[in-house]
Amino acid sequence: MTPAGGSFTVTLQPGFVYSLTTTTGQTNGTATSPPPAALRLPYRDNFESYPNGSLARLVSAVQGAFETAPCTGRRGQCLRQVIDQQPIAWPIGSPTRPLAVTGDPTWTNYEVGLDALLEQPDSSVDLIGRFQAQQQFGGGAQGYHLRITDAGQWTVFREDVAGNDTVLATGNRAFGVHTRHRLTMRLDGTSIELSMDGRRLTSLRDATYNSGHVGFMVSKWNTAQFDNLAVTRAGRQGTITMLDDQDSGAFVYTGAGWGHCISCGSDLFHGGNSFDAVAGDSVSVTFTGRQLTFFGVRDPNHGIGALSIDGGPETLVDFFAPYRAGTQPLWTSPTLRPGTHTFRIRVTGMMNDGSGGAFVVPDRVDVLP
Ligand SMILES: [Ca+2]
Ligand SMILES: [Ca+2]
Repeated sequence: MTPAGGSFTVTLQPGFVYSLTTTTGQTNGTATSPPPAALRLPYRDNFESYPNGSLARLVSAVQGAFETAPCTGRRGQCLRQVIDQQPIAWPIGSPTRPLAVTGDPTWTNYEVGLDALLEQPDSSVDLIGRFQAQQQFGGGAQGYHLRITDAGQWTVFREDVAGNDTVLATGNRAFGVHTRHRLTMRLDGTSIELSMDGRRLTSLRDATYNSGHVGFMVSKWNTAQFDNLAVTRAGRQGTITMLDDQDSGAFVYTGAGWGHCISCGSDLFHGGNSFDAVAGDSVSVTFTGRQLTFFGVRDPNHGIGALSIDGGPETLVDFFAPYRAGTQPLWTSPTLRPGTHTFRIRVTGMMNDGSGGAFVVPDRVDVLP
């Protein structure tokens, strides 16, 4: 524009931000991001490199607030959950306990160790392995939990994103308050070993979750201290490839009955899912790897799908549940010969007697190397 008589006029539209400048040559930046890569193991943080009252690099609070603070009873800094009262809910609140997560969603076999100290009676702390998803309003933190109370009652359970817990082991080991204990979870394939202060609590097997972040959690609304986080390799290494149902290069949908939703809930992988109730429609995923885990959505209106590999025998999988939950591992293939394979889901139109619909609803698949 050219000023006339020392002034100019410009019409501004609502809903936009304008910059007026006397310079020229402005353009968008040309920076390119590096390709995504998994966070390397080992990963350690002793929280000594931050000023007091800081956030820890790569540790994200999902609920509560985790800040560096002087450790009680020892030198140095700890990471402390500091919120000691129920926050004001916005917009409708979340039932989630104070929770922090770190690591990489593609981590598979690892051992995580963490010093934990409870500051109040009637409190508890969780160490979480293969953390996969958090339902903001449902409260579930999907993964394997070791929970121990100050009274010394420990429980190992797996939790789904809807907050359903399956107890895998329980026991008692003195814990107390203002006493530091080292909690360790070793995940290697289907093997899960839990230890406290270097002594084994239990070993068990579970094949539900193959990969995920590390997390730690505190009962509401208690303060607690953490230190010397260490995640090291355990067992076979390899990177899981996660494919989303919206990835049109991976998921090939056949039939007119398919619908897709791209922003349908925080419990869904990448926020969306696909759905179909028309018998005979199908979706296939061609992949290179030795095993595949299929994740679907459970719901009161979901039906039965027929899953197969390379045109082999079908396995019927029921997507029904009396609750709704995304990112649910519903089926894992047998171990396959190395090479390229095709996974297929056929919509059967069938449902169990308690279901209100026949929808088959894919969310994601994981390809194991
Ligand atoms: Ca420290
Ligand atoms: Ca999805």
